Amino acid sequence: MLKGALIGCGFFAQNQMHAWAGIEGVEIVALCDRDPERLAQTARDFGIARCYTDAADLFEDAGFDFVDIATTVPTHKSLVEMAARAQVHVICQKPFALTLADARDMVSAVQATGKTLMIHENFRWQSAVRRTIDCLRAGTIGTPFFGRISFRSGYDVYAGQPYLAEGERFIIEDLGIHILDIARALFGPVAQITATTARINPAIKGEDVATMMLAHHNGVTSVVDCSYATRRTPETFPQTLLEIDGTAGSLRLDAGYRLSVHKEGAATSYDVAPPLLDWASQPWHNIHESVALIQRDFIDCLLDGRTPETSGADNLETFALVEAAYRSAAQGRTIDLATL
Ligand code: NAD
Ligand code: 89V
Repeated sequence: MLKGALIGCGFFAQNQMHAWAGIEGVEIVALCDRDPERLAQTARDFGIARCYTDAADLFEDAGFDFVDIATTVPTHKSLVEMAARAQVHVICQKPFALTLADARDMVSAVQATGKTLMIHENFRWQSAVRRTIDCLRAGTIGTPFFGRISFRSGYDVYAGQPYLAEGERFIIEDLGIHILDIARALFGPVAQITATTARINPAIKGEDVATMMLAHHNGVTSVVDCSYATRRTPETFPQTLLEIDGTAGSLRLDAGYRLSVHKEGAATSYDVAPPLLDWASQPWHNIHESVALIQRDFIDCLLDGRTPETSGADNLETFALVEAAYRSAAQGRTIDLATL
């Protein structure tokens, strides 16, 4: 039995707790949150006896193999460093760090212990997105030359996550990071990025629209476009829509979880809707399922001694894209990723 501790019992951690409860061979043995009420509520809901309001005390008492860091980004660095000192495996929520320099230091700190570090970058694990990735990697449409990875919504994300309205940075850092990661999963490493941003909603501090063009090393051009200011009916939150053109056909992941493969003069359509897990709720069920899938993969990686697909080292490349997109938008020019 692998034993874990979870730090941060907030909005999204509840999903992570449900997902851990559904994975055989894992037990969450301790919880930590500096807010005693959230801590007590989560402990009651999931029947966890060991509770801490200070992460230092949690690590001091030890007794677990991995830590799940589910706090918001400002605390990730100190918690990852504590985990490294305690020599435990780590799964940590995105965005991993506040700066690329911090992210590099955090990856090095865990690498020095020989333990596993996975970033909870779950969007590429959504089953509809994964089906599309698998189709592309199987060569179904030949060699890709164009991709569009699109997330456009008017859903009120600020109600559940008020901090999203408060930061100087918003959509690229919070949501674009997932969508850029899907672009990497589909088309590999990126040489250059060009981005524009806009703030449409006057009630928030950061940008809620971003349009990014990526030149991948393999010659693919992809467009990653994100918006939380798009009024559409039906609302598609939280679906990522995909368009991929290849030398032998094209793939479309359309609203309503319809995947179509266009080749040889015909289109074949598949229903790739995610299952509604017993603890999940719509419209988030797509994300909820991906949480269960990524956490299962984390455990499989520990048991098999495999490096996770979204390891800390891998995630540095997604993180660099976020930094480069902000730099491009601020400076009005294309950014070469090699300069970061
Ligand atoms: P939240 O503010 O609701 O919860 C964070 C919790 O962490 C709070 O209860 C807070 O008291 C606690 N906390 C903060 N610092 C702490 C510390 N040093 N020690 C102990 N507890 C501490 O935030 P949230 O909305 O649950 O988001 C958490 C993370 O999850 C963010 O990084 C966010 O980007 C990410 N997130 C990911 C997804 C996804 O699909 N991957 C979706 C939503 C949120
Ligand atoms: O997945 C996330 O990171 C969330 C949301 C879907 C609202 O952007 O913060």
